[in-house]
Amino acid sequence: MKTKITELLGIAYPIIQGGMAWVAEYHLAAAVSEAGGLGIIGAGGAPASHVREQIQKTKELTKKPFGVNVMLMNPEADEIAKVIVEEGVSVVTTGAGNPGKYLAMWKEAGIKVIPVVASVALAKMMERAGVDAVIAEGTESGGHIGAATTMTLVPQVVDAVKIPVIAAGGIADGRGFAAAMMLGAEAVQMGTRFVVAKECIVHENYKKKILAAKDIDSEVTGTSHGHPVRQLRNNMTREYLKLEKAGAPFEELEHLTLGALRKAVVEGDTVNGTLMAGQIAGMIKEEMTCAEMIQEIMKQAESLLK
Ligand code: TUI
Repeated sequence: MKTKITELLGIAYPIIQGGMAWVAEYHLAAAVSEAGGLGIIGAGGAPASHVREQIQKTKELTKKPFGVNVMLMNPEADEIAKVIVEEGVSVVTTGAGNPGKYLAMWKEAGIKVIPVVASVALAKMMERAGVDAVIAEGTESGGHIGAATTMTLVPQVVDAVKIPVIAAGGIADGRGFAAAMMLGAEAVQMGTRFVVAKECIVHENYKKKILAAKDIDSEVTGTSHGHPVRQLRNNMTREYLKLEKAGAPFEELEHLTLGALRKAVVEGDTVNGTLMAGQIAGMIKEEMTCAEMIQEIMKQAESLLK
């Protein structure tokens, strides 16, 4: 399927993998790119040296294009931005902030820059700053989220900018893909579905929780201090929301979440770890390879779009 995004990025299918912290490492990124989508290494909160290693390992596994996601709250974001240029990465996505200060450096290096936006205002600002496309990410997504839904955000961003728009949040099959195209998107970004890919290294316990999740099993923590994060309900979210409701100070809440994503991804702690996942987790019932997922989605979408 050809769209403005497959042309821009030189990929076979307009499916981009979310840049999930801890989860989106080189095995997953290479597998998605090899399957014809765009694999992404999620820099998350990792140090720049780790991101460099991940890029080099991805290059050993695939000759196809892949990207790096820079989580802009990372204290090492400046160094990571430089590593991306030095390693000749072809695509950058950004999240959780405004990537303005890196744009000149990335564009000069010929890198395609695609920020995640959660509002029309930021999408327009990013277009004026010269980015190549934007990812309009709805509140259905896992992890750090904005307020607007995918259904409302995508068409409003499509109307507001001339650059291609990638839809994200709540998309995990050919129906969601086709719906995103109807809203004017040129591609989709998926996170939660790829967490349960065979090639994804997250702990089996984490995958099992996503596969068992129902439609209303996610919870949003951190709204009171301006950093809402969607994850599956567990002991951690119950404790967090109780404290948040009681007006606990930010430091106390932060203590609860510090290292909790690593605990879930690496140790498989589903009780006190942070199981970031989107609302579509309830629909995901089977572990498959990235190639199987992408083929299934494209087949279903193509028949619907006809
Ligand atoms: O960034 C994400 N999702 C993430 S980042 C992340 S790492 C983390 N770990 C633990 C606790 C908290 C975070 C987990 N999930 N998605 C992209 C995204 N960006 N969603 C929303 C935004 C966003 C929001 C506001 C982007 C820009 C923005 O405003 C920018 C500005 O400064 O105007």
